[in-house]
Amino acid sequence: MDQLVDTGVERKTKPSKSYPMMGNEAIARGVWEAGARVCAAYPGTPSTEIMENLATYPREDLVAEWATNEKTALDIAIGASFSGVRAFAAMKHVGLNVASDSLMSQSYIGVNGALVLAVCDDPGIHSSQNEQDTRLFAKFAGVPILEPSDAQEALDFTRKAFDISEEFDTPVIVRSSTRLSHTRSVVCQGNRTEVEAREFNNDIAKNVMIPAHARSRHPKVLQREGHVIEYLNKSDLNKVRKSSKKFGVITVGLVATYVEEVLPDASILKLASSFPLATDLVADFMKSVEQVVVVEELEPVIEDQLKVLGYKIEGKKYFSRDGEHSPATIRLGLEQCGFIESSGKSQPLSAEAIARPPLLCAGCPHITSYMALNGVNARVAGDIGCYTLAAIEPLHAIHTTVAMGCSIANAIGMAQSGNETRPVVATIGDSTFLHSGIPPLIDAVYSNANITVLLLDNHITAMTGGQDHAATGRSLRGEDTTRIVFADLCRTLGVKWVREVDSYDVGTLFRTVREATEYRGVSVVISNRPCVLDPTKIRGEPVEVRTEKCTGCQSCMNLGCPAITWDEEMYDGQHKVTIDPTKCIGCSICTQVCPVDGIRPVKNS
Ligand SMILES: Cc1ncc(C[n+]2csc(CCOP(=O)(O)OP(=O)(O)O)c2C)c(N)n1
Repeated sequence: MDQLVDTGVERKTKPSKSYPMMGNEAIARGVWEAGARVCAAYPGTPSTEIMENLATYPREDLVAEWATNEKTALDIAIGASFSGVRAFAAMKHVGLNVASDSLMSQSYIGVNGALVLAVCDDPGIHSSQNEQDTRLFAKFAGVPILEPSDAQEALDFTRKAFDISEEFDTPVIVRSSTRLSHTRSVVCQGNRTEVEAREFNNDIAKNVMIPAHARSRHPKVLQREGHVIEYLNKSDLNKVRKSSKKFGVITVGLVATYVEEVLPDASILKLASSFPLATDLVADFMKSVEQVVVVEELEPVIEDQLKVLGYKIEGKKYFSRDGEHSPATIRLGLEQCGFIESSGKSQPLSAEAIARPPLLCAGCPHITSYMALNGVNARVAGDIGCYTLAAIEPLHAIHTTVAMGCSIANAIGMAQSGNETRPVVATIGDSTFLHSGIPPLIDAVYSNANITVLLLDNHITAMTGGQDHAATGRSLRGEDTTRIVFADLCRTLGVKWVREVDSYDVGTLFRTVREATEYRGVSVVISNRPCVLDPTKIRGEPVEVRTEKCTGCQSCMNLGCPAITWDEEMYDGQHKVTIDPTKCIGCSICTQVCPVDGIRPVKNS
């Protein structure tokens, strides 16, 4: 098989050692090798490990920190770039929505020290609220986007992104996706290049985006696009193989590896970037084959640009616009467009995994909060975090969830609609509250909205794997730092009714939630109980069912605790409950909700 070959003449970084690395580790390595000095991120699957890996590099080399949200992370990186050092921010695709306001204007400003963003998409929506394609954002903002296809390219492209940023005075996005971020492959590593900091560039017309300045910067953004295209036309980040003159594939990023797997000898142009396009390379490739199909994941970004340029190509007619691709979907598409004959291999695997609906953990401190809300028949605006699982069986206690930080403002709108007869409650996790819950709480106070905010403080960002934040008192590098105290913060923002309660104390929690929802105005209940998994796995004395007392009423099963199930055995013709002692963490919630005292610690039996 002929290898895909570089299209350019650039000299490669001399590799030193090779290791198997996850895509996210390789991106972090690329950032470190490029000599970046300031790096910030807000966690979000599948991007989280980038910053976690950056924090393993020496602090003398770089600052690596969690920011309160993605816009703050990007703004920190932008500040460092203004001050002349190489800077980096990482986020998941929806994080770029939050950071986009800064990106759109920073595109006009450009950079002093290099400014690189890694943005990780989630085709297939494994762990996100939507499936948006970051490449459209790059085009919208007019910034180049590089798309590695494996871990080696993740390192090389990231490293190169810093050079491109400085050479063309532009922020650069490196796009990854779940499969690339979380897949390991062998990577040749290089060494760190120490890059001398540049002087602050005191050019007001460039740095301060008032209308008069922005007007003169916009044409520069458009000119820059042409310069980057010239660069990409010569860059060895692209790969090409010309074999068959009949059919050819233009592809990009991770899906290129699927195309290679299905069509190991085909004519392929693997672009390094969907925006801007290496137009000369495309023209040359188009001349060399009769029929071309574009294979890209999610939106027809390359396809649409090529159609505007007048090329007769197809793409999304054969390859779905939604969901994740795989070698099987690529094969099917290539069969449908007549590039290969049907082999039957494109049939999906018949062995379907058994559906296992997601569950809150045994002992999750969020469970009782939602039971209490059901107890007052609340209209609940939810938010994004582990607790979103309370929307489904058996808790069924959240009625809306849009995007991070929406719950409080959604609740304000619900209350203001005049159309709600139930008490209106917003539920929001600690990390999400810091991310984007504070401004809407100010709004609630300002408009004296009649809502309750249930702040679910489990002392960690649990959903994304347990990252610290400003209210945990620990930094990403594990150092002690100033801790935000939620009750103080809420009072300072003007909330007059604030209570803190341990969510394992079921009676007090229920009473407090009832009182809060009866209060006229803004009330805040802080449910204060650490996550059972983070920072250390909590394990207390397990509990068991006293079969002789259990009536099978299922009050405990309504918790949705994975340790509690129906007993297979029948007792006097009746099913009873059983508790798996290996899953039980001894939180004691079920002992409190059992109406017949039918559950007790194992040690008491
Ligand atoms: C804009 C955006 N950024 C990041 C994420 C990833 N994410 C999902 S939930 C979450 C935070 C969850 O932490 P918290 O609010 O404390 O709730 P917990 O999971 O601990 O219950 C994050 C960072 C996202 N979905 N959207």
